[in-house]
Amino acid sequence: MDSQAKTILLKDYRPPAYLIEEVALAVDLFEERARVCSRLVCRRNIGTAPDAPLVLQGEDLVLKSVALDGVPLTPDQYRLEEESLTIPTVGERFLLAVETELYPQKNTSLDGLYRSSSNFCTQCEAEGFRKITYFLDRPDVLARYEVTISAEQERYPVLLANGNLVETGVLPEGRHYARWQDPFPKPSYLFAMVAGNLVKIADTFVTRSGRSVALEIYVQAHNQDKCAHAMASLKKAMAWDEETFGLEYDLDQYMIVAVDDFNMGAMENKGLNLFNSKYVLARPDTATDADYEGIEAVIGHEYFHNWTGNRVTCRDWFQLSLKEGLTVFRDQQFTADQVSAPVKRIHDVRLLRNVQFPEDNGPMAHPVRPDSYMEINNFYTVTIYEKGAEIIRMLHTLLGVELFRQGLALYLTHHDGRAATTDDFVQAMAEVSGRDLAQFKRWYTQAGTPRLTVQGEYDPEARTYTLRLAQATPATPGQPEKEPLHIPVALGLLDGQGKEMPLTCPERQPEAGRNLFELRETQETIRFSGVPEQPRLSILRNFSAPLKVEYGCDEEELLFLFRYDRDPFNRWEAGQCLASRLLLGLVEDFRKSRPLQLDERFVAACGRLLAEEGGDKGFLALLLTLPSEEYLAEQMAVVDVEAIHAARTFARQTLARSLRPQWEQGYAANRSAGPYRYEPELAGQRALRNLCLAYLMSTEDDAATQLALAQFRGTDNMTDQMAAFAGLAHSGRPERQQAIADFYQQWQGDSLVLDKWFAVQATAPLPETLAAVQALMDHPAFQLKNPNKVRALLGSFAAGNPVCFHEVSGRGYAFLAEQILALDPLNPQVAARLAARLGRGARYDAGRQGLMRTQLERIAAIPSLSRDVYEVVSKSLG
Ligand code: B3K
Ligand code: ZN
Repeated sequence: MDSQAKTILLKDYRPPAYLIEEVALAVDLFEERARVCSRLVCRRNIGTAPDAPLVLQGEDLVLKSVALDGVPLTPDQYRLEEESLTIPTVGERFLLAVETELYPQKNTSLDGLYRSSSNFCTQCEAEGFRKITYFLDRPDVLARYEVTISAEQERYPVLLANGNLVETGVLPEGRHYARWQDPFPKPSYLFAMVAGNLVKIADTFVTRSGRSVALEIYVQAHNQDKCAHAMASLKKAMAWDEETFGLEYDLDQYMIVAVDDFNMGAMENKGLNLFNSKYVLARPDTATDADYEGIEAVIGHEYFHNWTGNRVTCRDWFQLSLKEGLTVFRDQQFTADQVSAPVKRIHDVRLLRNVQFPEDNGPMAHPVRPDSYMEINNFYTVTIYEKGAEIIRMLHTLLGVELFRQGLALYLTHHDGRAATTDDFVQAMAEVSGRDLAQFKRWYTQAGTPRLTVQGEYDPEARTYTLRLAQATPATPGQPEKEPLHIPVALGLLDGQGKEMPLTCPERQPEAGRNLFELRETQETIRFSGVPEQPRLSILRNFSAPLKVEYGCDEEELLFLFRYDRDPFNRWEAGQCLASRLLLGLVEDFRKSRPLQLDERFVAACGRLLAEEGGDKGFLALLLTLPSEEYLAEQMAVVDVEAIHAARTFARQTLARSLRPQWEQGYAANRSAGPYRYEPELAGQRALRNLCLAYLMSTEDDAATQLALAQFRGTDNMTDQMAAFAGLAHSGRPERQQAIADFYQQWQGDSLVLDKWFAVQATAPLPETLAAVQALMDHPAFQLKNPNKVRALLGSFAAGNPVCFHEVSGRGYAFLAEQILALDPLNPQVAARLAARLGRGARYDAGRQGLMRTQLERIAAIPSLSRDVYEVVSKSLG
C-alpha cells in the first residue's frame, strides 16, 4: 500500500481549526505542466487554541513557495509531508500565498486537474482539490473564490470557472486569460475550471421572478448537433424546481461542459457543471429512449444540487446522502412528472433491488450515513444514493406533499450558505410536522435490507381481517444487532371484484385515513372491522419502504392482484412475485433434472395482457418482463447462475412459443408512424414493440431473425436499432457476426455508440463471450484510460453477464482480476468499482467462493495497491 489505509471515523469529526474566507487562484496552463498560485485569506476558528498549527492537504504537488502575510517562509518554517503542508505558527487572521506546480497531462486518475480530448478540466469531489493546491480540503470550509486562468489562446480559446466572468484579456506569447468570481461561498469540492477548444450552444431561461439566466452548453465542435435535448431538459428542470419547491436559480449564468473521460455521470460544480458526454449528447440515431431519459434525469439531478448540495452542503463526507439521497429523490420526482410515474417508480425499485439490495447483503454493506470509511470515493454507492432517496421518499410519504415542501424550505433557509448534517434535515421535517422522528433516524444508521413478514387472517363471523406484521433487519458487517425501524406501510384490501374496500380500523383511526400505517414495533397487529368478505391484500403499495416483503399468499391471489390491483406498482409487483416463484420452482426442477413446465395460468395472464387495448404501453411492457437473473439470484440461499439462466430462458421461450401470434400482433400494431421523437408515450410504445421482438427472438428462429435484421437495418433511431442489435448479437444465430461487424462499420466514428457495441458483446450469454471480451481489449476503439469504455466492456461483463462471468472454471474472475491490476495504477476509483464484483463470493457455491477468493488474494498481495482497491479487497476478504 502506498498510503496507509487509515480508517476515518465519524466520531472523530472536529470542526476545522482554521477557516478560509477568500481564495484567489491563478492557474497558468502549459503543455507540460500547470502553475497554481493561491492566496488564501484565513482565520482561526472559534475554539481553536492560538498555538494550533495550520495543516493543509495536498497530493501530487510540487511546492514552489509559501509566504505568510507577504513574507516568504523558509523550509524550516513549515513541514512538508506526502499528503500535507503544516505551518506550525500562524496568527488569528492571515494571508497565505502558496505556489505549486502540477502535471495534469500525467493525471490518469481523472480526479483533480486533468486532460480529456486535449482540453483541461477538473473533478474535485470528494477530495480532488488537494491535487490542485494545498488547501483545507473538507466540505465544512466554505470560501469565496476568484479564479484567473491563463492559457495559449489558439489551443484553448474557452476558459471557464465557477460564477461570473469579470475580466478577459490577452497576454504576451499568444496567451490569454479570463477571471471568474463566484459570489457564493462554497466548499472546495465544488470548484471547477475548464480550458479548451469548445463550441457553445446558448439559450436563456427567465426565472419566475423575472431574472434572465444565460444557459450554455460547451461541447467539441463535432457534437454540436447533439445538445438540443440536454438544453430542453435543463429548462424543464429549472421550471420544475420553481413550481414544485419554489426554488429559483441564483447566478446569471449556468454552464454545462461535456467531457469524454469522466469517472461518473456528472458533477454539480457551482454554475459550471461538468458532464460525462454520455449524459449530454443525444441525437435520434445515436441515443436510445433510455439515454434520453437518463440525460433528462442527470441534467435535472445536477441542477437540483444547486440548492440541495451547493447552497446547503455537507458538514463531512459521512453526510453524503444529505445531498445525494435528497437530490436523487428530487430527480426521481422530476422524471416521474415528465414520463409515466408508475414506469419510473418500477425502474427505481428495480435498480434498488438488483443493485442496492445485493450491496446491502455483501461485504461492503454500510448505513446510509456510514460511520467509517478508508476511501470516501468508494462510498458513492447505490446505498448512499438510492436507499438514501428511499429514506427521503418515506419522509415524503409520512408527512405528505405539503408538509414535506415546508420542511425542505425550512431546512434550506435554516442552513443556507452552510454545511449541515442528515440530523439537521430530519430535524426540519420534525419541526414542520410536529412529529417525533427519533426512531425514523435508524434508517440512516442501520445497514441491511429489513424484512417485513406479513400474515393475514379473515374471520367471517366477526367480519374482521387481522394483519400480523413483523420486521427484522439482518446482521451486517460491524452491526450484529438491529433495532426496529419506523416503517410507513401503504396498503389496500380488494374485494372479489377487485374493488377497493373501505378500511375501518378502530385502533388506528388517524393514520388509516390515508391507508397508511406506521410500524414501529418488532411485531404489530392491525385489525380491520366490518370486512364483508375474505379480502385480497395489496401490501406495501408503491413500495412505501425499501424492504423485502415475505407474504405467503397463494398463486391465485397473486394472479388476482396482477389483474386487478389499483396500485400500478403493486400490480406489477404481483406479477413479479408470481413469476419469481415460478422461476425459482423451475430452477429447482432444472437442478434436479426434472422436466420444465411453465404454469399455464401465468401464460394465460400474459396473453390476456397482450390483448388489452390502449393503456400505458411502457407499463404493459414492464408487466410482461420477467424478473432479472440478478433479482432471482437475490432470492436464493446459494446462487446457481446456470440454473437461473436456464430457467429464465426456458420461461421466455415458452411464453414466446405459446403466445406467438400475440407477440407478432403486438409487434405489428406498435410500429410508430413518422420520424423518431423522444416522447414518453412513443417511448412506451417502442418499449412494448421491442419487448415483442425480444420474445420472438428468444426462440432464434428464421422468421424472428429476419424481423430483427429488417429492423436493425431499416430504422431511423437507436432505440430500435439497439433492440434489434442486442437480439441478434445475443443469439446463437450465424447472423450475429454480421450484425456486430455492420454495427461497427456504421458507428466507428461515434465513441458513445461504440460503448453500446462493446456492452452488447460483453453481455452475450454465449460460451465464446469471454474470449471475445479479451480480444476486444485490444480493439483500437478500446481504451483502459477511458471509464466509459471500461464500464462498457469490463463492467458489463462482470455485472451484466452472470453465466459468463461466473463460469465454473473461474476464468472470468481471473480475467477481471488482471484488468483490475492493470487499471489500478491508472484510475483507482474505477478499478475499485470493478473489484467490488469479486466480493460477492459468499452468495455462491464453495467452488466459486474459493475461486473469487483466490483472485482477491492475488490483488491484495500487490504492495502498491491504491487505497480505493485496498479497501474493497480487504473488506471482501473479511
Ligand atoms: N456529486 C457527484 C459525484 C461525485 C463522485 C466523486 N467520486 C455527482 C452527483 O451525484 O451529482
Ligand atoms: Zn448527486
